[in-house]
Amino acid sequence: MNAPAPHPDPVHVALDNGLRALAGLGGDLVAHANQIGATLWAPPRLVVVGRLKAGKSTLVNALIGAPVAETAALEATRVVTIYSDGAPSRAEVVALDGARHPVALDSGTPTSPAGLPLPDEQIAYLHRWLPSAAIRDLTFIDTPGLATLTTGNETATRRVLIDGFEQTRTASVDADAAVFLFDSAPRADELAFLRQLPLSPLNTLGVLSRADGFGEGALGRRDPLEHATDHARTLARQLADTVSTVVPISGLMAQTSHTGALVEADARALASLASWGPLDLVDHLESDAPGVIDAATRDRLLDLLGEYGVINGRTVAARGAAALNEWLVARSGITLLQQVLRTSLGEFASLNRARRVLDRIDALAYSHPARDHIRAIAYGVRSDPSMLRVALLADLQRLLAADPFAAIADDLRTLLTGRTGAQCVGLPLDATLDQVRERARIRLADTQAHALSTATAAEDAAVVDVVRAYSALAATGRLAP
Ligand SMILES: Nc1nc2c(ncn2[C@@H]2O[C@H](COP(=O)(O)OP(=O)(O)O)[C@@H](O)[C@H]2O)c(=O)[nH]1
Ligand SMILES: [Mg+2]
Repeated sequence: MNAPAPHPDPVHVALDNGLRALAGLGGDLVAHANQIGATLWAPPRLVVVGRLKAGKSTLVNALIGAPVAETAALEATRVVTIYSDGAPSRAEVVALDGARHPVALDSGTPTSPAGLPLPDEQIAYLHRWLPSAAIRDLTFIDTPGLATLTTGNETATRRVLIDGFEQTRTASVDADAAVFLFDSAPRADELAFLRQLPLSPLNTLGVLSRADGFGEGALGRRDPLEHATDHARTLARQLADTVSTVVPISGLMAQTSHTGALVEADARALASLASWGPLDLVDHLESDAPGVIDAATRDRLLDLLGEYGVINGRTVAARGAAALNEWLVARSGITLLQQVLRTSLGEFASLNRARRVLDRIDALAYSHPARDHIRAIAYGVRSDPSMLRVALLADLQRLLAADPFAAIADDLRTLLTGRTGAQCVGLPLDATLDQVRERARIRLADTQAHALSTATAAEDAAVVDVVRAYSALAATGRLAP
């Protein structure tokens, strides 16, 4: 492995310093510090969940920029699969007991596993490495999904994501964020599953998938992508307790445009259909009579573009494959999704990863003879101002599990999502420094008064960190220096 580049992120710096201090204690703590360091330096993990055929594997391909995740009309993704950046392309199966088994890769298609060395029900997950800049900062995890044809697949998904499920902690994939796909309104069992994940709503993004077929579809009165965009806004409000926001996506259009699947001949064939009216065109595409394009070309276009893409991409296709590709990118919604992954969701995933590192230092303090020294190190790391957001996110997660209606959950959300001091105390961006500090003082007093009547340990812990946060804001107008 290459030495990690210097990281400007103050959270990383604080944790890295803590781990150096840990290694400085010598003995077996050097190895422990290195092991925990591997968790710190590995990119956060984002798991893609949702029911069968929601479009999970298609979206994973689009995000990776290569057709690596199996997609098909049949139940294609059999086991949970982690995609990490790395060379050479290779794969390992991780068994339920944590043992790793190398997987022979098919020579014809070097990135697809030829056959797995264990029966599916003994596999926790498949770990695949491929060289791809798209997964350098974020690792993607594809899942077989929920409520699938066989209960085995649902079990496989739950086992690696939910703490304590089947007591298989060794098999956990340690997800730091989740992308939840649904193509209409999510069902109650799917929402219940999401609430069981050890992730806050800030770490969970909703994706309204298959947006190109939304509502009445490609031939309906409304453009399905625009209809999906409106509906995503409504869903985001309805699901605010579960997801940070809802983004509409056509995974198919994103996959085609991001994996280099489109060639000039496709654009020419599509452009040749330009003179048909939409209804006649669909009749024409569905009939087996010989037409302007042959059946194989027709199937290929439908596979690549879907009905919506075929009907609406014809004009732009006349300008060539590059123009058509650009149109697909723009219409697919992938740009907005990538932006969310890079900013808010990615950031909360990093904070969650930082919490995992701290948890591991705590666990070590619990079991190791040098516990007092380790505890002092953990305390030092926690006291770093940059670690306050890590603590606030952990507080929110615990609180939502213990007491989702506690008033302090609103404080936690506002503090965590605020980009400026003003936003952290619920004021508009143009509030003055004095106004921010005044508001922080009021909130500090309210929180301290409330500290006398907390109901749960989770709330107690949250109060301590929220007091810290408002104290910093009252003093400097900012959450961290
Ligand atoms: N029209 C359309 N089809 C899609 C889209 N996403 C996936 N599909 C198709 O739906 C089927 C199932 O997709 P897949 O990604 O394997 O779903 P998974 O079971 O959730 O992994 C495949 O045939 C895909 O081509 C989409 O955005 N639009
Ligand atoms: Mg799949």
